[in-house]
Amino acid sequence: MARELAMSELKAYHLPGRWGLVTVSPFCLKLDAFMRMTNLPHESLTAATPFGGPKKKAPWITHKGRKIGDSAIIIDYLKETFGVDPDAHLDASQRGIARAIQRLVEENLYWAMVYDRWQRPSNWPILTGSVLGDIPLPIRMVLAPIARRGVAKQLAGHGMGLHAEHEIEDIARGDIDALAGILGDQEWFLGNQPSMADATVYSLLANIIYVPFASPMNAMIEGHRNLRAFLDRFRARFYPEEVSD
Ligand SMILES: N[C@@H](CCC(=O)N[C@@H](CS)C(=O)NCC(=O)O)C(=O)O
Repeated sequence: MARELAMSELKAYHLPGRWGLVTVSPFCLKLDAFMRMTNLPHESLTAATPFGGPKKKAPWITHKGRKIGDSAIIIDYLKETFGVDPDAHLDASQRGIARAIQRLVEENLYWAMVYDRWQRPSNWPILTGSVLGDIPLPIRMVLAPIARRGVAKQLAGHGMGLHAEHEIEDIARGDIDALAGILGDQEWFLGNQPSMADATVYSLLANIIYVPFASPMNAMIEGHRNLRAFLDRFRARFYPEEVSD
């Protein structure tokens, strides 16, 4: 009873959803997938901007008067607090691979996606209508160019934004090939049950494959039948309502 009560106080804030995806932010989608994998009762709320988060990034949660930001820190907190863990079955070697996958996806490949969404001119109207699409129009018109300049700075600070377009494509291809290689002919990335490594890969690649943004990564992913099938498999398992939509 106390456990149920504690859980009902849990609120997760994520950026808006579009095109059948519950959110167009990979980090928010990963947290949502964690909630689904663990069946944690919570209230899921949409935020038009990440500014309400303690780190000015999405997602964030509130629980018992605490506000916590960063998907990985949130997930660690929820595992600890509620005694749930989608990775409980992994051994030390698999945990190491999971961490390496997370770093590849979130600290590198993510930035190629950010480049595609924010820097490619043809994607700008799609971005302002989706990622920024819940911000009231007059404010959005002022905020969008400021956000774009901010993201350009982040891309340069990371280093991805310093590369030529063809170099970014090569980097992305190397990462996607690596993911397909790790997956091989397995059903899930780390054996015969889903884990957070699957949620992490899904959350980014779903935000490339199931959305209308133009990206050279679409063809790269489509070129790996195992990876493409994995995305549909994860979606059918954890997001069946999207499949039947
Ligand atoms: N390490 C963070 C990254 C979160 C993140 O970068 N979120 C993006 C949305 S996908 C964001 O809020 N960006 C806003 C900004 O950087 O100004 C996490 O795992 O939650």
